Amino acid sequence: MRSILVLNGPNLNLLGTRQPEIYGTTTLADVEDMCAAHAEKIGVAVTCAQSNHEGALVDHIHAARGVHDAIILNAGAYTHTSIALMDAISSTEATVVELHLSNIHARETFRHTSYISPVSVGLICGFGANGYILAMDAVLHHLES
Ligand code: CA2
Repeated sequence: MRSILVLNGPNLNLLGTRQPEIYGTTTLADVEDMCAAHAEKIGVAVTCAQSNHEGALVDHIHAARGVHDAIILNAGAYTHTSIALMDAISSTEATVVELHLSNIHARETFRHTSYISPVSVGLICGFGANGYILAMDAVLHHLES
């Protein structure tokens, strides 16, 4: 059975509690429940993790080695700053999909730069919490093809 790690970065633990006009009203616990339900439906294993700390996210990516086939990564603001995350992704065997709830390209210019995109198989953004489901389907299709 394929295994997917859904990894969320800084401030995403606040999901559903503030700025609903940008990030929606779905909480991180709701997102994780949605991923678990969808994983059962499509026949994959899913593990969810979140950290506000850059190094901890790097550790999660390293620990995926030999455990997870794919990582769905919403690196939050580290997307726009983190060479450390880019290097960790470059060194992993797992297939990485970059994910954002909001359409980062329709927002401030500083959000248009991503250190994650060049080392990811693809990017899903702008579809809110449903993006996690789209990413699971997309990465499974990618792994199987
Ligand atoms: O759209 C996304 O998913 C982002 O990765 C979210 C990040 C932002 O820095 C990226 O540019 C785009 C911010 C996450 C903050 O999440 C919050 C959620 C609810 C309330 C407050 C913050």
